[in-house]
Amino acid sequence: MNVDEVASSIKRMEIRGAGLIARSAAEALKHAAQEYRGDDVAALRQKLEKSRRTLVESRPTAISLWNAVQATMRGAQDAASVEELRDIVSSNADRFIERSSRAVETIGKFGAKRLKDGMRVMTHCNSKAALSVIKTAHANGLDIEVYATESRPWRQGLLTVKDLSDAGVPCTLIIDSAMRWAMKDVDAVFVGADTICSNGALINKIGTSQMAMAASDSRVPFMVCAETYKFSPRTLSGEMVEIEERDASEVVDPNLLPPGVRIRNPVFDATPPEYIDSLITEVGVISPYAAYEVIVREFGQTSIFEDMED
Ligand code: RUB
Repeated sequence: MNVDEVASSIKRMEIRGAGLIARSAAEALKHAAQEYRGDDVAALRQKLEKSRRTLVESRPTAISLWNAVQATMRGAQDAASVEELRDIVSSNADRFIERSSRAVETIGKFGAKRLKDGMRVMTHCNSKAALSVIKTAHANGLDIEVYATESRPWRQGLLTVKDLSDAGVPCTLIIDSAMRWAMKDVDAVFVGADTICSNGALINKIGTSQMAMAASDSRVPFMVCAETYKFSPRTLSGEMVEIEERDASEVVDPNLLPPGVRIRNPVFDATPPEYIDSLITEVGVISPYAAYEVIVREFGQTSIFEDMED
């Protein structure tokens, strides 16, 4: 798929989930570099810069998308020829995709150690990283079952129960507003992340913060599965994360409502760090309060502020 196709698939949520969005964006930039047939390095650089912006603008909330395009374009400004630029972008994209896929596997292995035989887990939306934990625990022979929320309005919970059932994990679908009712029967919560802020707050699918509060109320550990490219260097320089609001028609057909009634459709929310027991990353299981160290370690203090021109 070319850049415009990937960007519109991301907008339409045919490509969704922060990890997959990031990998698809890296792949799209590689495609843009490889399809260029001219011999003008400045023209290719310009084309890639335009592609980078198109991709970044396709969905606003997941920092994984921005981190993926930054990683793919790293060093591009130093290339002296079209071949060199193409090689830099292609090998950066391959490295990002490989690293990102391996991170999901590692998170699965680390997170599975937090589960024991007979446990019941709750999850929200559809996170590859959170499902990696559950499926790894199941593959290790643990007898676990899952409560998955429907996740209105897009109902990503249906994808979750399909994926888990295919893997042989027993699961139960509940509506979002049953999450507190069900929490009394749950031993641990595992969710994914779109963005981890420098103060340790989690940005994830709308309803995640309610689940965290319900878990805290019932003394159920609330675990967040987040690859390091979900951590936001932009928040370290003071930026707030933009919470995407999607079209009202995703919630209900507006024609069914009395005139004048408005609909709002925010699709992510923020969970404060005090509700999070652990962040499960590919570099270890850490406290949300260690987010600052992860950001500096992964992105470097200098590059954080150099990359801020967008
Ligand atoms: C998906 C969502 C997921 C995170 C993490 O929202 O909130 O929990 O993106 O997913 P949407 P993953 O469906 O609106 O993209 O672990 O797969 O990266």
